[in-house]
Amino acid sequence: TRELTLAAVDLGASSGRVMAARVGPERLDLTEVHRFPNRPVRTAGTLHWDVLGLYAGVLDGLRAAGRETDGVDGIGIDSWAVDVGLLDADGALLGNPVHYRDARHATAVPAVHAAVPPAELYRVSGLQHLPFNTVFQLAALRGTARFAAARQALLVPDLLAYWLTGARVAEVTNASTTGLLDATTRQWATGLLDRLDLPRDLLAGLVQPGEEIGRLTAEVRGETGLGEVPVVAVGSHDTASAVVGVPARDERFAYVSCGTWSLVGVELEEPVLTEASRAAGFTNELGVDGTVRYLHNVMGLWLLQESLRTWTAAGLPADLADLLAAAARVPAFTAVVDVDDPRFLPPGDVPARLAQACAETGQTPPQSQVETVRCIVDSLALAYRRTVRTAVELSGRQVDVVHLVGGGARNALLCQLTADACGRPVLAGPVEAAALGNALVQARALGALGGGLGEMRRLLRATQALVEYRPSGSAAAWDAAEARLAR
Ligand code: ADP
Ligand code: LRH
Repeated sequence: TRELTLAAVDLGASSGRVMAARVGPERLDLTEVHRFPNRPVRTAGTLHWDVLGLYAGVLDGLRAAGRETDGVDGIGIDSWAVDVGLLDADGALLGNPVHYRDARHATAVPAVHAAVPPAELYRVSGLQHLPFNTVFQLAALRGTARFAAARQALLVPDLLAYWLTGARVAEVTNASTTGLLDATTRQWATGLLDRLDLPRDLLAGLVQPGEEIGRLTAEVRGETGLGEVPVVAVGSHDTASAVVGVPARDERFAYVSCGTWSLVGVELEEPVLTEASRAAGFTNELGVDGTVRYLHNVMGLWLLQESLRTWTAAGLPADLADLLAAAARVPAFTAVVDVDDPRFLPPGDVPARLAQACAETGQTPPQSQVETVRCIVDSLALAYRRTVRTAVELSGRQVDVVHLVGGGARNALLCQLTADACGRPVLAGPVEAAALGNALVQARALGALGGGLGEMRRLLRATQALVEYRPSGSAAAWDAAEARLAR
């Protein structure tokens, strides 16, 4: 084994970054070489991703990685899930991928459920019902000129890998977020595709994390100054890479992958496809090395991001660090909301929606920006509490510690409240868990590491700074807060 330099491209809903990782059996250093904002764009009533802008950011990042290191040995890409780019018969992109927060996807839910009832969809795909799962997006596109011209649908990381290498694949962890992958056989659910009248060859052939997708094309070599570097499939779903990047000691852990979304759950060997699991909104996404990410999507830091955006647009001060510091000093539980309420999904005035939700549950709405921030953080911790408890109940997996990774690990108030709410220690960090998980899977594929997830996590514990938050306060206060939310 030898040390390698890997470029990890990690595209989150709020920003994209390219990190250069130096990895060997006893080494894991991560350097950010490029970061760029990810700003959705609305045109003619549809919310899109600016995918060419993101690709330009990836090329800039790869060029920077080449410049700032002694040479790049591999490239891996992960991004948010579910969204696809459609390619025509010539392989050209048919319009910008539609954003999962676009309202149109949900219009196809009744038609899909009429063709395949929700309970059956769950038994096959094991996926939490979210109105933007790819299956609904594709169904909503049926009948459009674009869909008629489409020959292939590539998930976002697969689309970027296609532009880098010319190879079209479907990496399996992200494929598991489409609603069209069979959670038991781990193959495309051709039966579902047939019944939903979706062409079987719309989806590309599956690859596993660790497989080489292809080498940089001459065009990309010219753009970036890199050589014939392999693009390696990683957990291309950002949450799959983030779970690899959880520095757990053994299997008795829960995780909160805490960015725009908070993905809260446990790691299992087999899916849980029961009706109780469906009713609780738990998903069985696939992880690296054949694991199952048994989790629930909690609305996440989106609530803070979108509140800040609303305040900025109104000319109000909106510095996150200042607001969080002030929120730590106001009383807890003045008002709490169910953050999973679908009203919070679309972009818009989140503070007004929070106030409305408080009023509907007989609580006095937050009276200031600081109280609004406190309401969000209390409510998130409350949701993590419920979700960890339900994950334990439904999976039977015991949990001694909650690992909180992603940008939220920088939010000390949220980390402490999560420890208090869950009645368990929280180990916060790494912030860049997804990029680390991405780099670790590449490193193993290219021979710099041996072993399984346990070995990767040992290396994470040995090299990454973590902060521990001990649980404090009483469970009764959290029980009382929870009781206020009629569910
Ligand atoms: P994504 O990958 O979904 O784009 P990230 O994991 O990058 O999200 O997390 C972004 C979030 O992290 C921000 O919305 C913010 O709430 C939080 N965050 C980032 N930096 C800080 C900070 N210094 N203090 C508190 N929270 C922070
Ligand atoms: C987080 C994430 C999450 C998905 C959502 C669409 O970035 O990938 O796991 O559910 O985006």
